Amino acid sequence: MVAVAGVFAALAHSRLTLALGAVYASAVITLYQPPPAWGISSLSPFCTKVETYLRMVGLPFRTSGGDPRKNPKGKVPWIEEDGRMIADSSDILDYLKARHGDPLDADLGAEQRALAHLARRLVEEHLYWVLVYGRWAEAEGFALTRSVFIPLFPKLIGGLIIRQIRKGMLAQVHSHGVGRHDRADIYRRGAEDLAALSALLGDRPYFLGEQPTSVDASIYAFTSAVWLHPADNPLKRELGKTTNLVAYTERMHSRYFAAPAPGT
Ligand SMILES: N[C@@H](CCC(=O)N[C@@H](CS)C(=O)NCC(=O)O)C(=O)O
Repeated sequence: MVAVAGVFAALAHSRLTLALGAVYASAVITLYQPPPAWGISSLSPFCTKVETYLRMVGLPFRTSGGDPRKNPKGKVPWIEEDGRMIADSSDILDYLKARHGDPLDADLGAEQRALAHLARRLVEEHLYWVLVYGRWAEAEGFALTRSVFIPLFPKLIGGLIIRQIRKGMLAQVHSHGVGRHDRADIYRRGAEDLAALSALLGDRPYFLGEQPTSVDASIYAFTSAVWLHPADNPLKRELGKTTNLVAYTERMHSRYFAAPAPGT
């Protein structure tokens, strides 16, 4: 079986982003990730999380494709700065905070940090797998995924590679456990996650209050992956019912992704 991660080897693309209007002679951080699709900054929500964070704090960066088998975690995203490689979206954010300061979360109290932790785990360790199911198992979702991946591979073998990747992704969904339920149950579980997020968000503009914090990078990454994705599935319909989560997703999107960043 072709290793699932191997797909990203073919994802050669790059762009230079000078975030929030700052002018820098050169970008020092490189974010390695699969390409954008459907108005979402990357096919991978974990990569969108890192890019959103970089935009939120105004750090300059460039993006590039690359082979994740060459980084220690074997997954996307990873970043490089000054010759140092850091993989895993949460480790990347921890590194960026330690290296460049923590303007978003510095004033948070213990309870807010705990709430942020729970919400992050919810979207990254559970909702993610419902999303993977929609994109790789379902016919409509897979057709869309395929249409983004197919141009990245040589014509003759592209279809075969994508079928192998699909097999690998479905095996991961099954191993996680979500994939062992039937379709209705999988989407019901995803809807429960969205309902919990919606209840916690309430009428606040950002997850923890009036100002955005780093947990918004995670939550936005996953709600936008559902909301901006063109497939019509029960998860997206459920998100559509939670008026506050839709408004939140659009608020984050227009604040940080409204215009293509200079150089992209
Ligand atoms: N815990 C990791 C998860 C990253 C992750 O699952 N990335 C997926 C893409 S969304 C990946 O690289 N999958 C390829 C594979 O599992 O081989 C993080 O936060 O960065």
